[in-house]
Amino acid sequence: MTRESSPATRCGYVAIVGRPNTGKSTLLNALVGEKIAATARKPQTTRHRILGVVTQGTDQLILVDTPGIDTGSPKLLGRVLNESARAALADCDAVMFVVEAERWEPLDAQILEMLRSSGVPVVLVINKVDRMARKEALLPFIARLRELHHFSDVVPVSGLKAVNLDALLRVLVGFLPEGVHLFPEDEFTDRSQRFRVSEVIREQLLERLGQEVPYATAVEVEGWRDTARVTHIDAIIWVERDSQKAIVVGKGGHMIKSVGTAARHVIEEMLERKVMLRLRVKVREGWQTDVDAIRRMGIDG
Ligand SMILES: Nc1nc2c(ncn2[C@@H]2O[C@H](COP(=O)(O)OP(=O)(O)OP(=O)(O)O)[C@@H](O)[C@H]2O)c(=O)[nH]1
Ligand SMILES: [Mg+2]
Repeated sequence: MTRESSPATRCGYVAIVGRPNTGKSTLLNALVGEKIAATARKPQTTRHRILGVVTQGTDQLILVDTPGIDTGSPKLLGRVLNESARAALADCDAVMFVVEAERWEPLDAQILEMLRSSGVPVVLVINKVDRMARKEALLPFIARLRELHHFSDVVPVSGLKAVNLDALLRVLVGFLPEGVHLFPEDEFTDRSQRFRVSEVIREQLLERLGQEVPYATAVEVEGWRDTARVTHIDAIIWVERDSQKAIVVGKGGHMIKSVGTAARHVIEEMLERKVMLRLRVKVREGWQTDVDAIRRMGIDG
């Protein structure tokens, strides 16, 4: 005897956690299939808890990208970022613990301890398998890590080259509890277009600047005007010191022009329309140690 009923929907949260630079935001963007979060070669790129939504039929998976955890980070900004990552663990159904292929560092071990004590099921995601010189080293690496913890699953992937992401999605969907969808089917993030635009600009800055300046920058979109054919966007790049402003502007405005041109191309693709982007650089001393300033720039904490 069977009873006809509409299939139950499922919906849940999976946090993406790991040390800085392991490729968490790249994975978020790849799994969702849209550019949501900034990614860069430099650690501590992500400064916000960012949601990415994958809806497939009756299943809705809400991914929570978090700032890389670095327990040794002395500055207030670093501490706020760590807190933000911890908070994401509090109410998720599972966590993706992202590590790099063939690299296991003391910081990874510390994060694993934190995850263990949270009691949340942990899926170990071994990222960047594309850059392994010897693929046969993967199995021993997995075996070694499996001895450290009873992971719910272990999935090797490449976020950058989109390797094995379907398998990862299948594993993650298995953790979703029954429930109504929290996002409409066509929505893929909780973040505004303004936020995504500011992330694109920051990403271009991070790609071009040396070690010192990036941490001192924040981007704020202050103006947005849509006309029939063009979207006009005004953004401010905040730095901490005049000397940093000089670097961001560059000789003859060369640096800021190059950031602006590259960012505009990405934003035009994202918005699917023509964009006029105006960037200005302003100095705001000590914003990284100023709680109010950190909040105003939209950084969680
Ligand atoms: N070769 C390779 N590089 C990758 C892969 N995934 C990410 N990367 C690179 O690793 C760097 C860091 O990537 P992000 O996605 O910004 O890393 P993250 O973990 O979000 O970093 P934080 O936000 O600073 O914690 C970037 O240069 C990425 O292009 C991958 O699968 N393979
Ligand atoms: Mg990130």
